Amino acid sequence: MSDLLPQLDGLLADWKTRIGMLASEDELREARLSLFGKKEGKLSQILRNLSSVSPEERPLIGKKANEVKEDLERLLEERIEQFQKKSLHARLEQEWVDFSLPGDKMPDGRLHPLTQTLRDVREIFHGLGFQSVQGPEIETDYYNFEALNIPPDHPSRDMWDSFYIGDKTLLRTHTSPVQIRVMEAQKPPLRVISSGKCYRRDAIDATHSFQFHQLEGFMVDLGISFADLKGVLSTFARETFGKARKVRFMPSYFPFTEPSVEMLIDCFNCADRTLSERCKICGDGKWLEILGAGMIHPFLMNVVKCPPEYTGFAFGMGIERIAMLKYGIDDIRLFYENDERFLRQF
Ligand code: FA5
Repeated sequence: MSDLLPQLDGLLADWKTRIGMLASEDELREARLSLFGKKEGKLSQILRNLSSVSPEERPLIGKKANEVKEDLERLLEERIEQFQKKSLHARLEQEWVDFSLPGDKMPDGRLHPLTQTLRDVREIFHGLGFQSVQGPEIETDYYNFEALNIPPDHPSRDMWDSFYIGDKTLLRTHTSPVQIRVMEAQKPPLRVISSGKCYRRDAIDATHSFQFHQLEGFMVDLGISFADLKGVLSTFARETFGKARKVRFMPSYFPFTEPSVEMLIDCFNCADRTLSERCKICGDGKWLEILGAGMIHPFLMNVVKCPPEYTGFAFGMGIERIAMLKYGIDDIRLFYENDERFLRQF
C-alpha cells in the first residue's frame, strides 16, 4: 500500500487551514500556483510518484487527487470571491456619488443675432399676410440679371460684381431673382418674402462682406400703388425700430423698379441723446438708410407675362444692416468671427 493517499489527505487538511488564514486575493492566487502549478505545484510533486504505485491502486489515488484538487480549488475560489466582494464594497463606500447634488451647468446656447433679426423681420411680414419662399443660392445669369432688366454690359452690373461658377451661373448677388421665379410659377394676388445668403465680390470693411443676408419682399395685386409700399414698409420700420420712428423715402435707382426709392428712418440713437460726441449709429446724419424698394418695373411684368391690370411693389434689405442698426453694432465682421464675448450679449 503506497503512502500517497495519506499524503493527499495531509495536503488537503494542511491547506484547508492555510487557505483560511491567507489575507489577500494576491496571496490566494499565489497559493493556487504553489498547489497546482504544473512543475513545482505540491499536488504535481505528490503525483510524480504515481509510477511507483501498483496498477490496482492507481485509479484510487487518481480519484483522490481529483477530489483534493476540486476541494481546494473551491475553497480558493470562495475566498477569492470574498476578498473581491470586500474590496468592491470598500470602493463603493469610498467612491459613492451623491445623485441628489445639482449637475454642472451647461452654458446656454442662443440664437446668432443675425438669425434672431431674420426671424423677427420675417414674423412682422408674416403678420402682414406675406408668405415665405426660398430661392436658390446658385443662380443663372438670366434670373439674377437679365430678367431683372439688367442686360449684359449694362453699367448697373458693376454694382453687383459677382462670383461666377460657370459662363452663365453665379452665386446670387441679391434675392431679387426670387421675384421672377415666383411670378413665373404663380398668378397674383401675391404677398411673398424670401431671405437668404447673397454673395458679392466686395472688399471686406466695417459695412461690407463678400457673403451677407438679404430679405426680399413683394406684393402684386389689382390696384397696388406707392401708398401700399409706404404703408407696409413704414409698419415694418416702426415694428422693428420703435413706434416713434419717422420714415422718409428718397428717390433712388434700381433697374427692376420704377420709381425706385430708398427708405430711411430717423436715428433712434439720437432721439434722447444729450451727449456731445458724434452719434455712433448715424454719425449725426440723423437719417439711416434701411432698404431699397420701388414699384415693380413693367419690364418684369412682361417677362413673367403678368396681366396688365396688375401692379406691385418690391423691396430688399440687408439683414446685417438691420441687425447693426437695431443693436448698435459698428462692424459687420463681428457677426462672422464667432467670438463668444460678442455673441453672448444677444
Ligand atoms: C439690392 O440688392 C436690390 N436687389 C434691393 C431691391 C429689391 C431694390 C427689390 C428694389 C426692389 P442693394 O445692392 O442696395 O440692392 O443691396 C441691398 C442691401 O443689401 C444693402 O442696403 C445692404 O444692406 C446689403 N448689402 C449689399 N451689399 C452688401 C455687402 N457686401 N455686405 C453686406 N451687406 C450688403
